[in-house]
Amino acid sequence: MFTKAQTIAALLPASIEQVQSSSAFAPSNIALCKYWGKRDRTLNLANNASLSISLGQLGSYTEVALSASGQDEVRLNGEWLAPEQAFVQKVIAFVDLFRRGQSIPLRIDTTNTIPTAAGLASSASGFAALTLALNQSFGLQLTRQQLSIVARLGSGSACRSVYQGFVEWQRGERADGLDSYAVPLPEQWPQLRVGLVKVSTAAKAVDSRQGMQRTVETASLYQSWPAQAEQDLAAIKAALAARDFTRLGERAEHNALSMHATMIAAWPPLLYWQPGSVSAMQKVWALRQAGVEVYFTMDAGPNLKLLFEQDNLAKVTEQFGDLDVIAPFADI
Ligand code: 2P0
Repeated sequence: MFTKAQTIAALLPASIEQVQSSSAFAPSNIALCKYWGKRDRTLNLANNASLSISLGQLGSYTEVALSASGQDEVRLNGEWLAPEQAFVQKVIAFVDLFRRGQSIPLRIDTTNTIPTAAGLASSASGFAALTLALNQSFGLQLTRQQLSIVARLGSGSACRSVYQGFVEWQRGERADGLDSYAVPLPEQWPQLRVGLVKVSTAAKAVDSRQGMQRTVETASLYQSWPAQAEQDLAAIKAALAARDFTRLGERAEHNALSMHATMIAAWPPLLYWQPGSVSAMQKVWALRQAGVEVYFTMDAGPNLKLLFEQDNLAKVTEQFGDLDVIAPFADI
């Protein structure tokens, strides 16, 4: 087993020689083929490859500068946070991986452009933006591939947020994780829209990290997940290459529901759905029956993310009044 410190040691110079002010942006991302379950919980190495779409301008801006007070200072969405807050501790633990004992007090200022009510997680874009900013501040000159590996140490899905567009996170085989990183895919899909259906934005009782661990440990149904995800990934890549929206949507929806089936088969069970989630699914299926091509995907929460093309925008918004619509390729 390898540690995060060993991963960093393989990628960074022995010590940090300079600190400049920097700022960086990274987009949030939605998986069409999900990351669910780890082969290594320390390094966030996945049991299966995954594929996502980045959300253009929706994500995190992070500024890093030397702290004048001599203490680390962390600000989120305009508010300075107390050191004991969980967010601060996660950020500092991540920055410490870079500092490796050197005294470099920092001021870290993160602003999420994801509307707080959108029901989207910000850990992927947050760790990716922080990685990009630290790379600039410390003059590390890491490659995108290396940045993806380092962002993964903060949160698995963050490795996909170092790119826009469609992104594949390769599972990798190595125990040190140096072959487990994201790669951008060449396909562009300007007509693609992602609609956020807000069922509830309350904090969830069990986060993704705990949820996937519980599923791996207790759901015998999970045993079939890695093989299915591998097939789904190949089918989604083929659908992208063929620009076949029906195949793309069907596979993405099936993949998400299969992941949720493994959660429901965990013990204690993990059912992230609420009544509003199910009625939104039924609306999607009714729209499809009526000939409107719209599909959904869901993560470890009750909200749906709709997938459709611009041509159907009016028909979809007619059914889903309060929809935030993202154009991932137009909004870059
Ligand atoms: C995904 N999720 O592919 C999947 C689908 C949630 C469900 O990636 O423990 O916050 O930090 O590696 O990245 C959310 O999990 O978990 C996630 P950690 P992360 O988008």
